[in-house]
Amino acid sequence: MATIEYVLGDITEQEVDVIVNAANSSLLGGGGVDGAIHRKGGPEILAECRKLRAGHYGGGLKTGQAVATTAGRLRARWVVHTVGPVWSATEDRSNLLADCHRNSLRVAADLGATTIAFPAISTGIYRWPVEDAAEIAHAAVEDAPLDLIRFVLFDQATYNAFARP
Ligand code: AR6
Repeated sequence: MATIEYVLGDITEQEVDVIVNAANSSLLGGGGVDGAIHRKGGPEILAECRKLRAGHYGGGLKTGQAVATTAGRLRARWVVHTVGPVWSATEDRSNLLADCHRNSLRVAADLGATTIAFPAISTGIYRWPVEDAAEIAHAAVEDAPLDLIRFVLFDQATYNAFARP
């Protein structure tokens, strides 16, 4: 079973095999953690994303799916991009948020990764309530076939929600 860790910090600094990016379906960058990963990882990541868009992902990456690229200049070996659902008060999209975690883990395991870092997917620009997102994330990473799963939380409130016993 994987060890689960919580860190208050910046995911772009993590030395793990895979860093998960809370991307959007265009795969061409954005704000939040996506912007930080592309800025720090350099243009190689975007170049691979453009290739994905020119090939199998011509229509973009669907919500809940995950795909890998190089991590460029980051310490990680790969970035796994996934698209979280936008929060909805009227529609239950929890399964899609769980899919982001499960599919990212599957892509990571297929690459041969044993360590992975997740941000709090969908809890920023996509407005998912953080306590609920933390519960969904935890349930989805249980029984993952990796050695280490690290949640990297960018602010104290998000850290508290994820690290709560
Ligand atoms: N390290 C760790 N966590 C971070 C970092 C960082 N460097 N920067 C921000 N966060 P968000 P979303 C936290 O908005 O809600 C982008 O434009 C942030 O505080 O990055 O899934 C994409 O292109 C929050 O807790 O992702 C999409 O269009 C968490 O990461 C859209 O935003 C997620 O916030 C995706 O929105």
